[in-house]
Amino acid sequence: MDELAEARTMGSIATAVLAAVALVLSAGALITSVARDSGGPATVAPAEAVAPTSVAVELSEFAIAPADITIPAGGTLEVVNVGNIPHDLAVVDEGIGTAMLNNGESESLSLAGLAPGTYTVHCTVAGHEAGGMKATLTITEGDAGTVAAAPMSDHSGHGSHGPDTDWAAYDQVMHDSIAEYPAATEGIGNQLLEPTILEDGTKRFELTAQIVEWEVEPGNFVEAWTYNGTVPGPVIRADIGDKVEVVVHNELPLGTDVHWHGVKIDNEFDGVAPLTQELIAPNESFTYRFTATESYVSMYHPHHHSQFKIPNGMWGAVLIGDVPLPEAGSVIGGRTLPDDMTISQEFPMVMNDAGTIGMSLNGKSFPATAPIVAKKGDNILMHYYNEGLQIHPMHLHGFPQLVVAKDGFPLDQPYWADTVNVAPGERYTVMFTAEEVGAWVFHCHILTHAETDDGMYGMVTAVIVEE
Ligand SMILES: [Cu+2]
Repeated sequence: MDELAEARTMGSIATAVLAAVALVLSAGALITSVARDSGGPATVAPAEAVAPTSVAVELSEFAIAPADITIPAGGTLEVVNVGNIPHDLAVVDEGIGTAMLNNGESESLSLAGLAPGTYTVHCTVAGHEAGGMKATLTITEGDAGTVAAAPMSDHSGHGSHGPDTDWAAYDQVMHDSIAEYPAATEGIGNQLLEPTILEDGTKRFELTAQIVEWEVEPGNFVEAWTYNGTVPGPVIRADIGDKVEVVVHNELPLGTDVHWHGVKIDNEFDGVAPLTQELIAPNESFTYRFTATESYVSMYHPHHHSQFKIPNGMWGAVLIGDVPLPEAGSVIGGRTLPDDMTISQEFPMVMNDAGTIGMSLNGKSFPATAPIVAKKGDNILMHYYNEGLQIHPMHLHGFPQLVVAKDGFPLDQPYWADTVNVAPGERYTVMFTAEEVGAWVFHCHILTHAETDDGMYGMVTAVIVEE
């Protein structure tokens, strides 16, 4: 019991992280050396110094990229909406434009019929042009058909492919993106938050809501909205029966609150300002209190303007007690559980897909996602959290996941899955045994959340199992 409890403390996460860091070096070297020996294409032919026949255009809140689009007469715009709300792209006064595109949707917009000259393009949704969704379109003389290679589109995941596509470049970018994994970045989330123990035994935790620069992927620093400066925020861990107090300091430029999603709590601490409490004004603090009555796999995040604060990084895990596991050696769905169900590592796996953080696992985008490093036979307990705006079917290669709890509630009938679909707000707790040595990829199976025409990115990592 003590040994199990000990193994399941979040302290073991720190150990796992250290092991992962060590592995970053060896696995990185391994993957790189394999890649370098593979005799892949030597170089990608440089782009010709002429305007391409098609140009990738990204719509987001609230920008059109690039802001200056240059294309020969007869060319095509490959328009993709990488934002969170619908946008379109229209050429002002010309009656040419795309349909309204939802997040992730794309459309090829033919500019045939537009004479060489300078035009303005914009999003027609009211207020979006004023917000910044306006760009200059320059159409140059020239026969679009003479340019050799169609360009790679940017993060659309499904650019237009045709007889002029440079397929070797597609091979090369995927090769290069995977060779970078696992890449080191600054900052690591999910650190165990140490409480102060008050005289009556209450565990007091301190959270500071603050904006920091966060390295989502190598070299890409974004403005992250955080608790204590990390994405995910620190893990609040306590035992069943503990009295818990969380002091929240607000260093944001606007008011905030903290909702304890999945924690049984008095209404006055539910964190929905101004309904259940006054907004915590900038530079002010508020203390939340609850007594942990049962095991929770819960999370904390703002309720006030959660629509941008959470995508931008404000979330963290609350783990109370231990999720009960099925009995060692029992048979579930024809598969026998290990005789030793000791959990060697336990951690949250938080998914996000929007805001400044974007497609990510635990606040990082591939190749900066942390590998899960295990010894053959290890049992690993993972808590999926979806803090994003979309569903994410999380697929683990190599060995099945035993789903043991939904939103922290233990299942009477745990079940096996190789893909676990997690909707926004949901948590699933899964146990898997690292049965086979290897580098087993682990990713969201909405394919454009994992790969684009520029290679692997976003919601991908790997379970690396050693002998
Ligand atoms: Cu996904």
